[in-house]
Amino acid sequence: MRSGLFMIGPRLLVSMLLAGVALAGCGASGEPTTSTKTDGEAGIVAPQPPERLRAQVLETLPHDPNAFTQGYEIAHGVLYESTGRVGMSWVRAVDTTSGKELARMALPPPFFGEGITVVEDSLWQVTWESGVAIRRDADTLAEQKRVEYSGEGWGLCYQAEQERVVMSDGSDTLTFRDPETFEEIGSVQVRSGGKEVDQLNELECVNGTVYANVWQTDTILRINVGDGTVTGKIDASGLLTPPEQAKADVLNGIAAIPGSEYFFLTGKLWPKTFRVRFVPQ
Ligand SMILES: [Ca+2]
Repeated sequence: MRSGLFMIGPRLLVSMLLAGVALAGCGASGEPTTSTKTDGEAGIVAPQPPERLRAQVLETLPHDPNAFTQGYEIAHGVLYESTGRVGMSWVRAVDTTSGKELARMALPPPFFGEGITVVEDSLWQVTWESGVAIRRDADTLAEQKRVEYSGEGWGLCYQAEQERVVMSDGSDTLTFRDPETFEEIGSVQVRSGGKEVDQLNELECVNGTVYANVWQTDTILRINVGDGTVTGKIDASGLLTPPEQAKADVLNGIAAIPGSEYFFLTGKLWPKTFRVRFVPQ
């Protein structure tokens, strides 16, 4: 899967994505499992440990090694990516059929770009410490409006059925936000085996499940956001070779490929994107 990597161009991205579409209907994995069990005698509900999974690599593709990736998502046949660092932040939209860059917008100082998510025909982008969320036109990425929020902004994803945006801020809490106004409408604390799990970063919403990578680790959590329970712990270590890892930063990009069980995984300054599925260890 890794041979000829640096010769792979947009065409392969396209063919790979088409393959993902062709395989639609394989059935999405990742539905939340029962998170608690009851001790028959005492009637005590004990937390159940999460299922152990790993990221199985199916295909390796190139990724911009200068992209300090903060948000990664596919919507309406477009791969959206956002990056961070002051003066180097941008948002980009690439057509998954043609591989062509459709739009790209810089996020000027003083902002440090963070997560993005598409809500119908617009896209929300948050900033790290500025407390400002920017709504953009999903086609042109042109700014439509700005709103303020309290605290830090890390990751974003959108639950269409629940009509809410999910946001991380580096803590153990995921905040739910109104997709139109971005106002907070709820939150949930994330727990794994009864213990809090913080440093939640880039997010991906897949139906009722939220995936979150844990900052500075190769771990991705599968979370039932109904009660905050971690139902799966995914080991995504070893994707980059040691020399590649030495030049790169941490894993930070999860994009579900719609209609399939596959995901793209990448990271900050990673030279590669991986098409994976999550399988039992
Ligand atoms: Ca994502």
